[in-house]
Amino acid sequence: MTMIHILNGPNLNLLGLREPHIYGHDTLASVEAMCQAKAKALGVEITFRQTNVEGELVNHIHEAREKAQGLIINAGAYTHTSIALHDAVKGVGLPTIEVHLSNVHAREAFRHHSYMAAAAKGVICGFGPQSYILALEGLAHILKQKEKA
Ligand code: CA2
Repeated sequence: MTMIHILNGPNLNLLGLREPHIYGHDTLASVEAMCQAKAKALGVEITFRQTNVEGELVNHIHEAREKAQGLIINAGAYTHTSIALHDAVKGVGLPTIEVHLSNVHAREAFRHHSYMAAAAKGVICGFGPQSYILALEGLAHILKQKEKA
């Protein structure tokens, strides 16, 4: 079955516990549950991970090269700082969707630039947990088209 790895970066473990006015009340565990339900409906498998460590995200991206057909990444603040994550996504060559809960373009200027975006197939932001669901739909569609080709 098609496998999609969903990776979450720094501080996303705090989701639902602090700053609900920005990130909402859902916890990361409930976002994972929503993704599992959507994956089942789409007929794909997912693994869902979070780490606060940049190098671990690089390792997870590398691991996906062997184990998955596509990636969904919310790199948190590393989105705006990490050339290493850009290089890793480019390096593995898997179709990758960048996601954000908040609309980063409506926030501070330092969140407007993403190093991930240039390596990603697409970017979805501003829909809260629904950003992940939209990314799953989009990526599953891309992977189905690829299978047919
Ligand atoms: O909107 C997003 O998904 C972000 O990736 C979230 C990151 C932020 O640095 C990006 O600019 C946009 C921050 C994740 C921190 O999440 C927290 C959740 C609750 C309380 C504190 C932090």
